[in-house]
Amino acid sequence: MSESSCIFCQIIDGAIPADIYYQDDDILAFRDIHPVAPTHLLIIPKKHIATANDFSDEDERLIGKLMTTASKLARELRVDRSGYRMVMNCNRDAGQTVFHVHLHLLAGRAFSWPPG
Ligand code: DGP
Repeated sequence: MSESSCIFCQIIDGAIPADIYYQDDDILAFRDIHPVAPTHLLIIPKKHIATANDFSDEDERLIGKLMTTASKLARELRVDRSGYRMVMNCNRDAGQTVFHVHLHLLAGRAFSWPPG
């Protein structure tokens, strides 16, 4: 299931260190190496899925769990009331740079809209 050339699969496997905040059988959440907000977690499925284009029906529960996990972590980090942003970039125009699906959980400052 894991792809040897994928940096996030290597983090899942423990081959590359990361500041891990939460994990269970399906999901890993760790701090972004280049945070753009005081709270910046990446929430990823342990299953390698390259982009949102690759979601299949069998991934419905797993992808839903990314969102519910982000929501739980936001509560735990006490940013739920002030607010937070969940972002998933897909391919070039969205600026995706790591091709293993990840949900950014961003909080701790005000964000502008529309995004740049
Ligand atoms: P995106 O642009 O949505 O593909 O964001 C990828 C994010 O992944 C980016 O904010 C930086 C982060 N990142 C890339 N390599 C590593 C790494 O080795 N460790 C950690 N913790 N984050 C990484």
